[in-house]
Amino acid sequence: MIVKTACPLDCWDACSMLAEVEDGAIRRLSGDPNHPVTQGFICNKGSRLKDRRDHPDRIVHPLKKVEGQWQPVSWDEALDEIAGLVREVLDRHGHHAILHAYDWGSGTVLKNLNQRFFYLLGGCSETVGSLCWDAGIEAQRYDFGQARSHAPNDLCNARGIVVWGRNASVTNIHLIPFLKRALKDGARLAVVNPLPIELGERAELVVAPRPGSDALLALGVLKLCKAQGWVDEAFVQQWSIGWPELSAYLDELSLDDVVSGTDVPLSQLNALAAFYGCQKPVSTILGLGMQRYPGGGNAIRAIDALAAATGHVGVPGGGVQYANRQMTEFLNEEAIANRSAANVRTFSRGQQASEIRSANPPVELMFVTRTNPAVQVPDTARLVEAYRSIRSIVAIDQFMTKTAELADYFLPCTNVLEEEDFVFSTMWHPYVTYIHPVLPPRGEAKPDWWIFAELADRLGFGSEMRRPLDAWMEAVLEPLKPYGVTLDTLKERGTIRLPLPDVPWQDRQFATPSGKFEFVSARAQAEGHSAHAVYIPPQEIGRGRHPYALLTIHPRVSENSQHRLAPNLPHIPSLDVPPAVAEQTGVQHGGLARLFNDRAELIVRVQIREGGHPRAVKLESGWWGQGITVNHFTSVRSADLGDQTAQYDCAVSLEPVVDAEGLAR
Ligand SMILES: Nc1nc2c(c(=O)[nH]1)N[C@H]1C(S)=C(S)[C@@H](COP(=O)(O)OP(=O)(O)OC[C@H]3O[C@@H](n4cnc5c(=O)[nH]c(N)nc54)[C@H](O)[C@@H]3O)O[C@H]1N2
Ligand SMILES: Nc1nc2c(c(=O)[nH]1)N[C@H]1C(S)=C(S)[C@@H](COP(=O)(O)OP(=O)(O)OC[C@H]3O[C@@H](n4cnc5c(=O)[nH]c(N)nc54)[C@H](O)[C@@H]3O)O[C@H]1N2
Ligand code: SF4
Ligand SMILES: [Mo]
Repeated sequence: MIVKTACPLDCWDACSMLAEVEDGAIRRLSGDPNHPVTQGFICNKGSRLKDRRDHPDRIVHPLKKVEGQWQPVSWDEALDEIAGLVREVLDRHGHHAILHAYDWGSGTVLKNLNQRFFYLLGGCSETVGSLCWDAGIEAQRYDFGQARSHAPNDLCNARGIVVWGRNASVTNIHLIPFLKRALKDGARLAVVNPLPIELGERAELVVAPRPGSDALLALGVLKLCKAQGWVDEAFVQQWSIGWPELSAYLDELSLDDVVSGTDVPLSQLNALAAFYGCQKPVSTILGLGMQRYPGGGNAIRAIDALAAATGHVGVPGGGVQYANRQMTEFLNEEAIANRSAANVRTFSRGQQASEIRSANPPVELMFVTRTNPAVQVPDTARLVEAYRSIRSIVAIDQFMTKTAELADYFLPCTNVLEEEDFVFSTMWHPYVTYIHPVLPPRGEAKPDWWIFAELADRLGFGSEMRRPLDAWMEAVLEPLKPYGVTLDTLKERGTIRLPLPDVPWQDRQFATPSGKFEFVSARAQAEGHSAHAVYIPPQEIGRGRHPYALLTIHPRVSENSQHRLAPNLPHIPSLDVPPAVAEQTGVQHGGLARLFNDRAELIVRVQIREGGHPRAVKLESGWWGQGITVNHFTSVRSADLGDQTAQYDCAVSLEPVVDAEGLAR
């Protein structure tokens, strides 16, 4: 039997998957050949959802910590006790003393019922802001009015493609077939990234700027375009505001400063300017890494300005693809989350450690769902300290994560292969896929919605949490009714396309206050930012006594920390270093080295790579071992726009580990 399901991981691709079931077990999990983006293949994180379901370390019975030790407990006992705790905290300290810490570890629609539970308490404290993408989302809100992406197949209309800070062969593998097709049809490729990426091999131009300097790079390139007369005057005159102000700012910018501040030679700046200025259309494909810096939002604004001024916005084959927020017009998640009615106190996901420590009323009870902050949040040591100050913690997860280890109750939730739901991507393409349950839950694992409905029963509002799953899903799909799409259509077809245009802004009706593309944004200014894109340098990289930039980028074989099952973690992780760093420090390929800064130290295995920026070293995130996580190195620092962490602004030192004879090992 073949059952159609979908991948719930926080990823650009939102794949449709087929599960082959035989004798009550999944024989194979594969990509759906009929899905326009999945096209018959999935990545190893997707196929390993099956391993995660069946893994012997998965916890499938509720647990309670008694005198520091986990003990089995029945669902009834655990839920009665937790409901009792909720009632007691509500009575004594009010709803703000209950914190719901959540993120997008599973991005399916029914997970909104988790939030609904807390809002129905009258309110709660919850984590907001982003470890992920918020500075860029805000940047595009200022410039375009909303972050929108072109349909994947529109890439075939591009003459030039710039992959700017996206590690697509690792993080967004279904982009690659579209890209290859475009290149085969004659499109040219440029890559901008301080680390070498696979796509660099296909590119005719590879630029490796100093980490955190993209705003300066894009503004410098735009200055060169202007000097060459490559600005699209018709677009600028008719469809934008603020070009004269930005243009005057570019006049003041010194090219020497651009070269010395980005470490990109003038010849490459000119080549990138010609790439944007001498061909049309150019599609710019942005990643999220470059906005995890103090000037990250402005970096996205500067690239938006470069692409818009050179005439690549609102045209087939153009665009600045960062995310796709337009789908929220067609999928009403608020209909089931019901946040607006609730009195919510917010803690920033990045700043939560200090906010929890100084909260009034203090946090007495915390629920953790769909996140593993003790690995993924910057400055982990401080975060763990803050969590330890909370009286009771309830973790809902599938594995005993670093965060769950801090909890008092562990409630085991289902894996997607045991759930009914649907999923869509807010990052890229316009397809929605239905998730049919493939197998029954293992052991006593339960869906998140069941856990919260049971708690609500005990607290007297069960009827508000208990509706047929179809009713919840229909409520989310309601805005699609005028387009003839209902839950039945979705179930029947398996995958539907949202009615989004292939080419955003082709009608030139921007969603900004002026209705135009805004090189200068009064909204940005009113919200305390520069009206136009400016360069804000990193605060840690290039300053102080640690000479190298540590980029803790997303891991190849894991979704954040999710596939890092403890027994499979390498005790000694690999650190990627350029030859210049090896020369300066004496570390050797394959040898051990000590990586350190003022917050952490770690023994790493050195791998010398070719290419990239000469001071950028790479360690994959999602890792823990030797008593720490990658985020013990990073600091709590904010990006310029939105509520976004700047964890890539991280400076480190490196030295070889030597044996008794003083030889490098
Ligand atoms: N395999 C895998 N895929 C994933 C994930 C995963 O964990 N593993 N996670 C998913 C999630 S949650 C997300 S948010 C996305 C992220 O997807 P991406 O944005 O592609 O990945 P990141 O690892 O965040 O960083 C992207 C790239 O930014 C580059 N970079 C870092 N600093 C700079 C800079 O200053 N300038 C420029 N130009 N580039 C810079 C890095 O070298 C890296 O190649 O991937 C999703 N897909
Ligand atoms: N240094 C550094 N730090 C980073 C990043 C980086 O690049 N470098 N990237 C940042 C980014 S982009 C992101 S998105 C965040 C991700 O941060 P998190 O979302 O905290 O990361 P995950 O490791 O995906 O953790 C998700 C957890 O949810 C659990 N889970 C999965 N499905 C379900 C479910 O259905 N219900 C419940 N209750 N739990 C479930 C998983 O088992 C896992 O423990 O990390 C950020 N942190
Ligand atoms: S992680 Fe992304 S690419 Fe991999 S199967 Fe899931 S949606 Fe597809
Ligand atoms: Mo993310």
